[in-house]
Amino acid sequence: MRLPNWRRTSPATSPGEHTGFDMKRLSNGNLAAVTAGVATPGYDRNTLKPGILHLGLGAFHRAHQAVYTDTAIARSGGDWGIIGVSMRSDRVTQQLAPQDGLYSVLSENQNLRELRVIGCLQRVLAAPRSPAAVTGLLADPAIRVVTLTVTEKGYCLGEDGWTLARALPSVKQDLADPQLATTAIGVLARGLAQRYHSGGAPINVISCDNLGENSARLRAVLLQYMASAFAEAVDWVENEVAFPCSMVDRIVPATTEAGLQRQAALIGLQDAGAVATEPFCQWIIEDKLATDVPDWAAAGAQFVNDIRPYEEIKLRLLNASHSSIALAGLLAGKETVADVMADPTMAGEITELMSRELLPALTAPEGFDLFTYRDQLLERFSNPCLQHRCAQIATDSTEKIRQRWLGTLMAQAGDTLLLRSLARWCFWVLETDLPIDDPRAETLLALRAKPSPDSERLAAALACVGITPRQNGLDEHRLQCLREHIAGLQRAGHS
Ligand code: CS2
Repeated sequence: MRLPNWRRTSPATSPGEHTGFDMKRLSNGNLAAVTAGVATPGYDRNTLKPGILHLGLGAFHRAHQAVYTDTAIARSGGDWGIIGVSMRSDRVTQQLAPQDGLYSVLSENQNLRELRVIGCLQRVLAAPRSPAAVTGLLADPAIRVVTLTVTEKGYCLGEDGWTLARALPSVKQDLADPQLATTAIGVLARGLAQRYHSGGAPINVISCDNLGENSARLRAVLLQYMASAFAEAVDWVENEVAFPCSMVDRIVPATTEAGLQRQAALIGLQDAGAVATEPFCQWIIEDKLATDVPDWAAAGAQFVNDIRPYEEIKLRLLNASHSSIALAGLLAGKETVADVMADPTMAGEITELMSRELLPALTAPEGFDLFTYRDQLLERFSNPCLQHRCAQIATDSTEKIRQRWLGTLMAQAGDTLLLRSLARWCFWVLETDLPIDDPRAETLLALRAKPSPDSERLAAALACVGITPRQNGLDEHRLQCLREHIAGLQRAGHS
């Protein structure tokens, strides 16, 4: 099999692949026309009924939870249709509605290539356009599972990570008129309140975002929000709604135009909802469910009593090094994670960071080998088939650093490679003119422009990632090391 060349503008082809743009579009009617060898749903789509509502219908959900559900139905039966809700634009609706919810997933590395069409996404809605429909579905007893991928900032968490950020304009606005709420928290609260009023059928709410104790945090902020907006339903949510935490893992870069063209060539049909990912896939779910769920275990998901060690390993090893790679790459002008890993010096630093700092700070659950996991990660990061842009991972860094680095950073003393990563973040936001895509961008850009003394700017930037002298400040020696790293970057002429 030829390796893809992603820099082409026309689709890369290999023998048997289609080319050209006169191709039909993927849909129920055209499903039979997919290229031979592309797997199609192993069940009758017509028998599916809506059972899962997903909030945040991005590429990650399509390449992860939907794939597990699709496999579960094919292997164990069940009629679990997914209704996908995009929280902001209706771009995804435009991509998927004309395709009857069908889309293809390409999973690929140097040795493997698998293509399949996923069939369990039944319907797609855009929350801003169809608020009543979303509320109605959340209240519908047939919906027994709500999953969420709304990114870290979607949880509207305050500085302590467990309290509703009431000062956020979006939260203020939602609380002022909960019937018009648009945040994931507000939309979920409104739907659950209606469910309570319609008889309170049991339901599971499962966060699939990269946050430690993700669904427990969600439960905490949701209850605080509901105490202000729908107080009558608080007891019911507290006692009857299940919030199993979950650890999700699969690298799913944002789809590019070139990726879409290439995937169309591979499946023989245009597919505006196509996603490309890696073969690796993992889902660990806390075993505390309120209802039946798809047989995700048959698709490889694991149910455990204590999920915290798994979350911690994933966040503090995979995601922590991912953020370090992204920031180093961003400053070095590398486009993707694989580009960073192809640079021996940079890959060496990442390997050392993982081996000497991140890994020793973790406790593995029984039977889990951290060294094997590290080696797998190094291989996954080096996958040249994934166009995972450093800039994509660097997005929302102020939210990510809290989850990924702080635990390890605060357990360290003296100068470390993780401190050097932190210096790269500080340097990027304060000293360069590279764009910042972050919920705290306004504060950071103001700091960047401010002619205030360096130590004050640095302290204010550190506060944005949750490092404050009062809570968990760096001691004077470490601050000095941080400043020296930043000065080193300045001398090296990154800007
Ligand atoms: C990445 C994650 O974008 C990011 O911040 O670190 O999306 C990462 O690819 C996934 O968590 C892998 O499971």
